[in-house]
Amino acid sequence: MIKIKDLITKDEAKALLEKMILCREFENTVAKLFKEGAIFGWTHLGIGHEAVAVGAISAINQDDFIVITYRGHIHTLAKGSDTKRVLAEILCKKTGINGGFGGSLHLHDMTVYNFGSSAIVGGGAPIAVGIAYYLKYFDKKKRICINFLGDGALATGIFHEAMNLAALWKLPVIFICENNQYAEMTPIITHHPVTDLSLRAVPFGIPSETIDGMDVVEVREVVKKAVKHAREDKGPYLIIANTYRFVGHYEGDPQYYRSKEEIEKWKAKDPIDLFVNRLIEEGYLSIEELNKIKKDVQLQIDEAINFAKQSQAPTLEDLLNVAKKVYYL
Ligand SMILES: Cc1ncc(C[n+]2csc(CCOP(=O)(O)OP(=O)(O)O)c2C)c(N)n1
Ligand SMILES: [Mg+2]
Repeated sequence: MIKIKDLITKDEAKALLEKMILCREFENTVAKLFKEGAIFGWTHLGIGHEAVAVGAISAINQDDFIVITYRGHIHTLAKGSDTKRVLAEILCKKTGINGGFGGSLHLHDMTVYNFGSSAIVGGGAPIAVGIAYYLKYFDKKKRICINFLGDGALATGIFHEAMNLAALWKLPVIFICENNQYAEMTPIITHHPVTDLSLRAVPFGIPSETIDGMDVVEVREVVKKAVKHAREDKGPYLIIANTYRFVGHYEGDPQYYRSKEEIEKWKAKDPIDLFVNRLIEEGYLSIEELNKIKKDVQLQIDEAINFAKQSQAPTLEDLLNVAKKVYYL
């Protein structure tokens, strides 16, 4: 196995670890708040997916774009949105990144070039292609767009249409499939006739790779390669990151469709534990440094909880103001 030390600096490694721990603790907090009844509607957590979101986003620039899914809290944090305001949005508060009108499933933040999420499976792919078209033909600053999507989304027609145009016009878009082995309650073998999802790229002449989505450094390295390809005007890339969600499809999911043994088997590959162990083994992280990171994250989370809970809900007048802006009233 390649040493982490040979690929990234100690500071970079610590920053990746801190982001992953922040994502995990943030999602644990959302789960707790959901149980307390503080969250309206559905919420889908990314616990287990941290290495994909954090590793991939660490490989792009601040002004590159991302298009995410309803399981997008952790991508939103990884791209640099303010933790307090993301939590406030999930609680539908006026101080949230979208004024409290989006909630958990609809996070976007143009200040960090996060074009956002929706509940439509595969719906992000054509949006990402549209952004990439703009970046290639109008923006011309060699920026790129990443579209995160699930294994279920790879079976949709819209994804194939998006890949077709992206390949035809050689657009700077990278599709990163978080293959968590399930689409809602349906295991991959019952929704894909061919489970090697990287083959989906072949008819379009798009390069593709399957990677260990539990290894943050591997994700970062492969995404860097895809980014270079896209910036050099060579067109799109498909990355299949094998991962697993340790929690239900949505909070409250009774999870009748999978065994405890299966979950335990994947937990042995927990992306944060694996990264911590490797960093300690390589002498890149001490227990004191780990504890300091955990303490700093906890402070951030406590601050976010207080901020979100104390914030007000938007009013009807706020809603009318948004409508006026959107519909030019
Ligand atoms: C177009 C569309 N079809 C069906 C659904 C219902 N649905 C919601 S989540 C989901 C599963 C998607 O699975 P995947 O793409 O693997 O993402 P994951 O939830 O595993 O991250 C489905 C089918 C939907 N929201 N949109
Ligand atoms: Mg899935």
